Amino acid sequence: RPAEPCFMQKGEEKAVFELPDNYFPEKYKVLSDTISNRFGNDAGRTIPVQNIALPNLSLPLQLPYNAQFSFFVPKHRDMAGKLIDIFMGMRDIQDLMSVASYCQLRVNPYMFNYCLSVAILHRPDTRGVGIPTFAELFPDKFVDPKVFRKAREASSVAPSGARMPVIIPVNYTAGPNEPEQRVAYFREDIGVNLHHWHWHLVYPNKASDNNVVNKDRRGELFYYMHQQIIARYTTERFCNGLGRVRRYNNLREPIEEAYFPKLDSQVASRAWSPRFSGTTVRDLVRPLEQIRLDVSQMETWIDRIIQAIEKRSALLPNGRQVPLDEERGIDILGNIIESSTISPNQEYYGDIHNMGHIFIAYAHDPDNRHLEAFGVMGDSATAMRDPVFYRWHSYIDDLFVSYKNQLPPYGIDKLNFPGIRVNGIHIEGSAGRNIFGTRWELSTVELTHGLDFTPRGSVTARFTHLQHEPFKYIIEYNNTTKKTAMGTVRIFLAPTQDEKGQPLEFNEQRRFLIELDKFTAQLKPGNNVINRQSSSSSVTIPYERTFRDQSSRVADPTSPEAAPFNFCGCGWPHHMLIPKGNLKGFPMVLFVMISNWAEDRIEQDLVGTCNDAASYCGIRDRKYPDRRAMGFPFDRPITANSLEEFLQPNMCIARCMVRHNDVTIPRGQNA
Ligand code: CUO
Repeated sequence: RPAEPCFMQKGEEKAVFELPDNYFPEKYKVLSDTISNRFGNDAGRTIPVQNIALPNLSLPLQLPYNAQFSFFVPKHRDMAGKLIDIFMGMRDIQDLMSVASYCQLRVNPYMFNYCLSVAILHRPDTRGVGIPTFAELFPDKFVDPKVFRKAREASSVAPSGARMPVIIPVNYTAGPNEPEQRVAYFREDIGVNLHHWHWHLVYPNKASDNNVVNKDRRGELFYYMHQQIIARYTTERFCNGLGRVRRYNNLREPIEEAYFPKLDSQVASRAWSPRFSGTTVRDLVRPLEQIRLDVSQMETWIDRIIQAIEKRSALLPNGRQVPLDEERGIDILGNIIESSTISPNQEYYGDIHNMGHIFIAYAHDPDNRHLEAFGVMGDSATAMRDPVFYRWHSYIDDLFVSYKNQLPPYGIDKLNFPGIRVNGIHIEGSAGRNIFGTRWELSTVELTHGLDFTPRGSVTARFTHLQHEPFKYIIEYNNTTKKTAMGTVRIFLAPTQDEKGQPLEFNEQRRFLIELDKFTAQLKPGNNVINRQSSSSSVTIPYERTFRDQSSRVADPTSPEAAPFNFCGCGWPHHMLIPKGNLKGFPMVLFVMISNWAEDRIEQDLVGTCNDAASYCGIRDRKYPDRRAMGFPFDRPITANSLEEFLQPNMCIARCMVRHNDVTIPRGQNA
């Protein structure tokens, strides 16, 4: 009986699905015995799949099996939306397993993986089920294809267990003549790209089930998470002697930055297309993807959005207006700009952010005359590799900022916390007081799941990434109220100067404040100290979770303890918490504020949820756990001329620096 490897694992034991005969597509029938033998031998257990009446899959099946898939493409979004609906609509896990098994052999693998992962993340009955680690399943989206060739050699020559890891070289996409290469370690970081892919998985832009798309403050989080990426990237640029990100605000202008991805798609058997320097986007006529869109249409949408921002009010399809007020304005604008099915008027305001990705992704072949698929900007798993990603998102961020700049600055009543005084903040780590230490680290990932090697077994790849020394924050406060109070501690880090060493003006600097942590603290009366470890950050997830480290996998993935490892893949990778800095020490300023928890809190039960990376990802099935505007207190215009002048008694800063040590240390060995 034919069988198929499954998407769940019980510890290290492999399970195999036993499919009904009619689930096998015609072309596989002759191979079914071989498939059965091959995977069957490895299997620890078999799971029979029920033969159920299958739903209508005609729409998702319109995407060819070997094509690239992108939810930025409207047609693909429709197909994926339909498949998500099908997976969400299955009565129980048995039926889901049946339909997923049927689809796995027919539906485009990228779309299949995306839709099944979205369903697993959103169905109440799949809380204990793991989603496949994307980097393991599709390593071709993350690493140089040379690695696969070497991995295949390793897999066929050496027995499993005796295989040496394959090394992924550092800085392989361009040479030293390309200045942009200095920040390739950030753009091409596997963890950063996994975070971005995961974020868009948690926030899909199309599905009929309102709970999947219409999440609490989704539009605002789209703005904030991407704003933080720009803040982080700009800081990395300053550390490396590069200027600010130039916003891509004129679609008629050539894009100076080239990008040659050097990735191969295994599914599509093709290399990802490069973009040459000086390429200009052109009107799109792509019948295959059913895209026909002129650059001028984008400009019309952008003009209408700018108008809505200026009027602080957006047009609804029924002719009425919805105000973009202090309470909901940024969220509505986020939905309009992104855009998703909860955009209040997609007909009128269009699809600018997604289509910006698509215009750029097809810039090398806008009318399909060379039959080329999209470049890396077309896929959320690869988009952050390309320098133009940051240019496009800087422009998107500018639109949000132009809206925020119309709001009144926060008054002292919103900023201060009477009775609470912060007397000091500093950090301690192995690099010294108020010095963040960074270096390179050599780590290992599993490649086996996505690569069809015979004989099967573990093949690993080694890659180098940025890492910082662990540190802790020490915050001294005085609670003069004589009662225990509750506060929200908000910690940010910002550059103080640009790449030339020129001081940053406060109104610009506030756009580069990087959130490092946010947590609730009990404030005892009198003078006290808060100690907080860097590893507890509300922004990041640990390395093990980003990569689903095999060694840390819990024995039973359906147990409640397994939930964090399985679900909570969204979160900034912890190894990228602190910017690289430079050899002599890059000057930065650490900011802390303790705000009044009574005004911040959201009443909700967080038991059993993964809430440790909520700052950029929110919390599954819950509200965003902070009532203040995202980016508070720096999201509004500020009248103060400097950060010092901005400070209230409940805030404090410390001058610090980030010192980079240019050494590479294998993970697990102390510096
Ligand atoms: Cu995350 Cu443009 O939204 O990539």
